[in-house]
Amino acid sequence: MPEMETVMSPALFHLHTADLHRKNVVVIDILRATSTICTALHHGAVEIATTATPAEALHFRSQGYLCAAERDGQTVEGFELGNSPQDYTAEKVRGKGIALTTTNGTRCLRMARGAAHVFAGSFLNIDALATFLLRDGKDVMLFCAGWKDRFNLEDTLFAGALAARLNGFESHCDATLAAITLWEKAEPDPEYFLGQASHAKRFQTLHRESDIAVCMRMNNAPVLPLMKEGVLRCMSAGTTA
Ligand code: 3SL
Repeated sequence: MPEMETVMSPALFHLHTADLHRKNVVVIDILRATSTICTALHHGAVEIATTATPAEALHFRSQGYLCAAERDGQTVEGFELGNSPQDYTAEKVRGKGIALTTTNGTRCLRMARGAAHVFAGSFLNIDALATFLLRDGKDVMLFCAGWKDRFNLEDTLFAGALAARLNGFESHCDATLAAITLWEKAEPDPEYFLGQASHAKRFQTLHRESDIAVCMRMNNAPVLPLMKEGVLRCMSAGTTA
């Protein structure tokens, strides 16, 4: 029977790397990197190249990419895009390549290199992901990006929501049990629940509160963003790769 495990923070990732090549890893940064990635690909972006730094992202400009960079919740000066899913409209991104770097999310996507598959997960594509993971049947790691190596509520909540959908997967991991329990508590009104999160408070200061509701729209961008060699592209729903 396949197993699932939850990594609550990138600081714990090194404890979970045994047999990484046999695992499907779902990287989770609900507010907002993985929600933004799903939105951009759903709206027709061709690919999203992740970079470690804003300076690296800028190198892609000469190849016609849109350049996107976020640090501490804010768009980095000199970039046409930051990390709000609301900015990634079809008008802006259809047919384009995007180079993206964010504080936590893109870092974790790059850390998971070497896994069987690395996906960006969000509420926007939760059922598409669950369908693939159930059908593929490999062990699953739910990798929460957190905030600067700290635990956060929104990524854990999503890990619980996805784990609850993975019927038949075994878990010997207290983190998964805790995430599912959290999701069961929050499920009647997840948006209200997330209003208490530290990142939601950060958004109030940055006047980005409206992003929370956008990132909570279940199955609004039902794509499978698959990372290969640092670049995310849509995997078609029928592929087993
Ligand atoms: O840390 C990240 O990768 C971002 O998602 C953070 S923010 O939502 O843009 O503030």
